[in-house]
Amino acid sequence: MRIVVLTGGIGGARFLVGVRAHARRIGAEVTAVVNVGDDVRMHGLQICPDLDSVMYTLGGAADPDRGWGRVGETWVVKEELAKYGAEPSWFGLGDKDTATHLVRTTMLNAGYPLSAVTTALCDRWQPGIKMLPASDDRLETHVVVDVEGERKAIHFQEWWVRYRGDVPTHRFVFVGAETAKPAAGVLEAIGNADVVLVAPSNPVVSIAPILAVQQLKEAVLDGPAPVVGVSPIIGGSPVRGMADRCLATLGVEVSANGVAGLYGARRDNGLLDGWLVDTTDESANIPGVTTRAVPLWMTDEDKTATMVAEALRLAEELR
Ligand code: GDP
Ligand code: FO1
Ligand code: CA
Repeated sequence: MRIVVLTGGIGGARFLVGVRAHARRIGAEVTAVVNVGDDVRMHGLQICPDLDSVMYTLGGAADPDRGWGRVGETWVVKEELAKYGAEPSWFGLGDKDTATHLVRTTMLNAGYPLSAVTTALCDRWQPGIKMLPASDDRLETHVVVDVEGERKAIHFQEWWVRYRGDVPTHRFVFVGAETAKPAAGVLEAIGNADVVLVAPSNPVVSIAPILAVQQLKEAVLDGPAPVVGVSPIIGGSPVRGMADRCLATLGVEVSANGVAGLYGARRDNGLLDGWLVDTTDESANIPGVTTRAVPLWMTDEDKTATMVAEALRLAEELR
C-alpha cells in the first residue's frame, strides 16, 4: 500500500510518527508532501520550517516542548547577530539549525531543487518515510495586516513569530502560487497513492498553501485514491498553535465541521471523502463526507498509530 500525507510542521510531524509506525506494521510506503509556505530567507539563509519540523521529529532530534528546532539547541549565532544589530532579531535562529540552513542554502545556490536538497538532508536524518516539498518553486505565505497605522503584507514568519498573530489580520496570500509547480516526484506519488491522508495540520497556513499549487490540488482531486482528513480542532479549539486565529480571519467556524466545510466534499469538487473527528465531536457531519469519531489526541506514537489505522480503515470503506 502507498500512503501520501499532506502535512505542515509540528502537528503534521507528530501525525507522521504514527503513520510511520502503522506503515511499518502493514508494510506500507509513506510519502509526506510538506508545506513550503512558511519558508523564508533570513540572514542570507533559506529556512524551511515545516520540512525541518518533519525531518527533525522523524529523525528523533526535535525539541518536543518548543515544537520546532533541535533539542539541546544553543543560540550563540543569534546573540552575535543581535550584537551586530542584524535584523530580524526576533527570529530564533539556533546554532544547530543554522548548519541545516547553511547546507540547504549552499545546495540551492548550486542549483539543486529543494526536493533534491531535502533528500540530501534526509540522508543524515533517516526519517523512515519519503519527504517531498509541495513545490520546488518559490511559494511564501504572506499576511495582510494593519501595523503601525498602515495596511501591509508581512511574511508569515513575522506574523507568527514577531507579532504572534496579535495584529488586525485581513487575509493570507500565497505568493508564487499562480506559477508554482509540484516538486519533482509529487505528481507521481499522488498518482500512485492508494490513499491520501490530510494530516491534522493548520488548515489555513499548512494545508491551504499546499493545495494552492494548482496541479497538485488537481492531482489529488482527480486521483484514484480516497482522501481522508483528520481534524486539527477538538471540541472547538486547536490542540496548539493559532489555527483558531487563522480560521477566524477566514470567517470559518473553529470546529471540526468548520474545517471540513473549508476543505469541502470531494463530490462537490472539494477535497474530502472521509473525515476523522474526535469522540467529543460526535455530532460533526458534512454532506458528502463520511465522518467517523475516534480519539484524536496524539499523546504518544501508539495512540497516533491507532488513529492512522482508523483513517486507513475508513479509506478502505470509501474506495
Ligand atoms: P505547524 O505548521 O508547525 O503549525 O504544524 P501543523 O500545521 O502541521 O499542525 C498544527 C496543528 O496541529 C494545530 O492546528 C493543532 O491543532 C494540531 N494538533 C497538534 N496536536 C494535535 C493532536 O494531538 N491532535 C489533533 N487532532 N491535532 C493536533
Ligand atoms: N517559531 C517561533 O514561535 N519562534 C521562533 O523564534 C521560531 C524560529 C524558528 C526557526 C527555524 C524554524 O525552522 C522554525 C522556527 N519557528 C519559530 C517555527 C516557525 O515559525 C513555524 O513556521 C511555525 O511553527 C508554524 O509552522
Ligand atoms: Ca507550518
